[in-house]
Amino acid sequence: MSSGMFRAATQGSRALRSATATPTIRAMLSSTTGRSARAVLQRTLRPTLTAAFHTTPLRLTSEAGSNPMKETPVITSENITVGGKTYPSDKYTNVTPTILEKTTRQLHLNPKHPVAIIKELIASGFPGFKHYDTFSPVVTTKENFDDLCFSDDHPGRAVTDTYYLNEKIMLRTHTSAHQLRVMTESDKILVTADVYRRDEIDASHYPVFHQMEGAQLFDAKTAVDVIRKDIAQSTSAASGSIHTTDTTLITPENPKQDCHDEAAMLATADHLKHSLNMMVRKLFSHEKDLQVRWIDAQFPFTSPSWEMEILYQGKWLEVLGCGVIRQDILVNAGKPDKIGWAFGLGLERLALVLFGIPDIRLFWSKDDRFLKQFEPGTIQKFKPFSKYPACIKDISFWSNDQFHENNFCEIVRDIAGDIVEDVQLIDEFTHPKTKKRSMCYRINYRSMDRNVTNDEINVLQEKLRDEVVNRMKVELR
Ligand code: FA5
Ligand code: MG
Repeated sequence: MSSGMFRAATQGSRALRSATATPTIRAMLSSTTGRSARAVLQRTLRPTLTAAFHTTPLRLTSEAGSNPMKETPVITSENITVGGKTYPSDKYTNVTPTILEKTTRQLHLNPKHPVAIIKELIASGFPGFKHYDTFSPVVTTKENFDDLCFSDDHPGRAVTDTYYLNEKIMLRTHTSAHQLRVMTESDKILVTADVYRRDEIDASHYPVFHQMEGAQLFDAKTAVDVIRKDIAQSTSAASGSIHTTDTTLITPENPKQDCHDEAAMLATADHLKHSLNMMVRKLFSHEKDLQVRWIDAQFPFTSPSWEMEILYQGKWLEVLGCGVIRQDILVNAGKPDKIGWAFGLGLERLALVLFGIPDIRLFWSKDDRFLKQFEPGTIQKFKPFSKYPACIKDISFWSNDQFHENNFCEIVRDIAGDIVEDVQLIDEFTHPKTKKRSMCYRINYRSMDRNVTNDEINVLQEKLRDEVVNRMKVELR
C-alpha cells in the first residue's frame, strides 16, 4: 500500500482511489497511518515471512554481465544475495523471489523502454543537473528513512509496506533515499531508479516502479535575485493547451520552516513549481486540453510540500511529490547556507498518460509487440494488442486482527504473478452475534500476452486458498 508510505501519499492517492476503493478499504488505509509502526511490525511480521524462505537456494533467471545488478539473486534460509552482495536474513526479511527478480530488469537503463525514454526527455529539460541512474536498490534504513527525518514510528517503515532484506537493509521505497549522499556532491541533481513498495494491485499500482528525484540548491542569501532572473530566462512562450490550477497556500498545516527567510522560501517554491510546470509543458506539448493541478501534501523531508496531479481518464492521477527541503538535511549534507527544493516523480504514471499505456504491468512485458513500439527520443501512442479475456474468481473468509491487505496482495502476487490484473475488496460485514469479520476479495486474472484457461486459474485459486489459510490464519467461508 503506497498510501502507508507517507501521509501525503495517502491523501494524494485518495483522489485516484476514492472512485474505486470501497469505504472499507479507505478505513483500512487511514487506520494504518495512525498506528505505531513497531506495533505494525510485530503484528504483521510472521504471516509475511514463510513464503520468502526456501531451504534450498532458489535461483532466478537473468543474464549476468559486468553490471552486478544483473547477477541472479539467490535466497536461502540464512542469506539473500542480490547485486553481487550477500546479506544475512532475520525476522524482518520479507523480500520474495518475484520481487528480487525485478531488481535485475533495470528498465530505466534500456534506451528503448518507455520508462527510459521519459527519463531522458525529462532530464533534457534540466541541463546542468548531474544525473545518477545506477545506484543499487539495496539501501540502509538510515538512508531511506532516518536521514530524511522519518520518525521512528512512521508507518512507512512497517513490514506491511516495505521490503526488508533484514532489520537494517531494505529495498529503497523512493529515490529520496539517495538525496543526502548526492547533495553533498552537487547543487543540481537528478536520480533515476527502480523503487519497491508492498502495495495493492490495480492498473496504476505495481510493487516496483521507477522514480526520478530532482533537487536544486541556492545560496540562501542571494536566492531571491538568482531565482527571479532564472525564471525570467527560462519561461517559454509555447504553452500548448495545458490548464494548470494552483490554489495552494502556505498555512500552519503546510508551513514555512522557522529557519527560513520568507522571501527566499517563496522564491524557492516558485522556482520549484515553475521548473515542474515547464517540465510538464515540454512533455505534453502535443496533448490537447491537459488538466494539471497542484495540491498540498506532507513529507517528513520537505516543508512546505505539494503534489501535482493530472486528469487522466476522468480521475486525478498523482504524478509527483515535492517541496522545500528540510534544512536539517542540508545541514547534514554540509550545506547549511543553502536553501533548496526537491521533487520525486513516478515515471510510469507519466508514461501511462504520455504513451497511453493502459496497464502498469505492461512495462514489465517481455513481449516484442510491446517493446518494439518505442524509439529513443520519441513519444508515440501505444497501439494496444488484443486484450485477452479475464477470468474472475472470488475468495471469502473470516478475517482476523492480523489481517493486512498488503500481505494478502503479496500472496496473490507470489502465486499468480503478473497474471493478476486487479484485486478488489467487494464485500465486507461483521457477523452480528459472533462479531467475526467476513471479507470477500475479487481477483481478476488476465494475461497480457495469452489466453488463460479456467483450469489453470482454478489451480492458482486453489493454491491461493491454501496459502491464505496457511500464512494469514484466516478461515475460508
Ligand atoms: C515520494 O516517494 C517522495 N519521495 C517524493 C518526494 C521527493 C517528495 C522529494 C518531496 C521531495 P510518493 O510516495 O507520493 O512520494 O511517490 C512519488 C510518486 O511516485 C507518486 O506521485 C507517483 O507518481 C509514484 N508512485 C507512488 N506509488 C506508486 C506505485 N505503487 N506505482 C506506480 N507509481 C507510484
Ligand atoms: Mg504521494
